[in-house]
Amino acid sequence: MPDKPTAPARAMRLGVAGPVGTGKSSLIATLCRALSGELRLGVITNDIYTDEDARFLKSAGVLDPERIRPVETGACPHTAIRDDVTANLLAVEDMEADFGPLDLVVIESGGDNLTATFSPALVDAQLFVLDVAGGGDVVRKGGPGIARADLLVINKTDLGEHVGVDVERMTREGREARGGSPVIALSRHDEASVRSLTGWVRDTLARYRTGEHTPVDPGPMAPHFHPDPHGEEAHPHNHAHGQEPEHAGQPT
Ligand SMILES: Nc1nc2c(ncn2[C@@H]2O[C@H](COP(=O)(O)OP(=O)(O)O)[C@@H](O)[C@H]2O)c(=O)[nH]1
Ligand SMILES: [Mg+2]
Repeated sequence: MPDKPTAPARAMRLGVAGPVGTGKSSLIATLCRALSGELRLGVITNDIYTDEDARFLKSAGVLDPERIRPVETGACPHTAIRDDVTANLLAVEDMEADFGPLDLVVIESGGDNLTATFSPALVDAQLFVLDVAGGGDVVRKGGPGIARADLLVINKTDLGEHVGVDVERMTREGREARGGSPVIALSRHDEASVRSLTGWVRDTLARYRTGEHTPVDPGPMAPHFHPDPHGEEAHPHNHAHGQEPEHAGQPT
C-alpha cells in the first residue's frame, strides 16, 4: 500500500450549484476569463429544456465554444446532478476524450432551489452560490449546499446597498452557518474578490492533484414538493426522481 495519497489522472470536476439567477453562469464566465490562460478548461451546463446557459457562455467568448457543452436535464435539474448523474458523467468523459488532458471541468447545475447539491460521484468539489439580491436572510435558512459545500459564494455584493442588504453581516452569518468553512463575498466588478475565487480554485486543484482533497457529500435534498401536472394536490416526496417519470412537473 502506498503511504502517500495517489495523484488522480483526470481533470478535477468542480460543481457550481445554487438557485436560479444567483450568477452561476456569470461566475463560470469569470473563472474561464481568469484561468483559461493557465489551465485547460471544459464546461458542462445543465439546463431544463434548453441550452441557454451553454449559449450564454459561448457568446461570452471566454472559452473555445467546443469546450462548452449542454446537458438537457428534463423537468428536475437536481436529478441529473444527484440521483442519476449518468448524462453528466458521459458529457465530462466525452469532453476529456475530445480535448484531454484537461485540468478542470466546471459543471453548472440547472437552476434549482436551495437544497440541490451535486453527488460526489459526479464532482470532486462544489461551490454553492447565493446572491445578496435574494435577501440577507437566505444564509440563515441553511440547507446542505449552504452549510457543507466546499465553498459558499455570496455573489453580487455590488448590489448590497441597492437592495438594503448588509453584505458583511450576510458573509459573517454564512461563516457561522458553515462552522468556519470558506465563504467568498464576490462581485464580478470587484477584482480582489475575483482573485479570492480564482485563488480558492487553484488551491483546491493543487490539493486534488496531490490527493489531499477529499470529495465531500454535502448531504441529500430535504423532502420537497412537486406540483402535480394533472392538477391534483401537490405531494411531498423524498426521491428518487429518476424512477418517477409521472412526477415530471415544474422544477423544484
Ligand atoms: N450586479 C451584478 N449582477 C450580476 C453579477 N453576476 C451576475 N449578475 C447578473 O445576474 C443575472 C443572473 O446571472 P446568471 O449568471 O445568468 O445566473 P444563473 O441563473 O445562476 O446562471 C444576470 O443578469 C447577470 O448579469 C454581479 O457580480 N453583479
Ligand atoms: Mg446559468
